[in-house]
Amino acid sequence: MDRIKIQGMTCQHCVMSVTKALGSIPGIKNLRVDLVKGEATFENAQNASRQSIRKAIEEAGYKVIE
Ligand SMILES: [Cu+2]
Repeated sequence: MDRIKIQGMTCQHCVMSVTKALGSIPGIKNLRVDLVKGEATFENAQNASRQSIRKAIEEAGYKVIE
């Protein structure tokens, strides 16, 4: 499982936005976005680059901090 820390999520709508953004990346499976912890965990089955993951999050309006 990969784990990233995301800054800026404040409600379930944000969770949905991040879920959709990450879900659009090929190979991302078993995605779980946690509002309270401010993080997402997932399997990266096609080894999507950290850069593409970061870009998807930023385009959705949030920030990857770790
Ligand atoms: Cu929100």
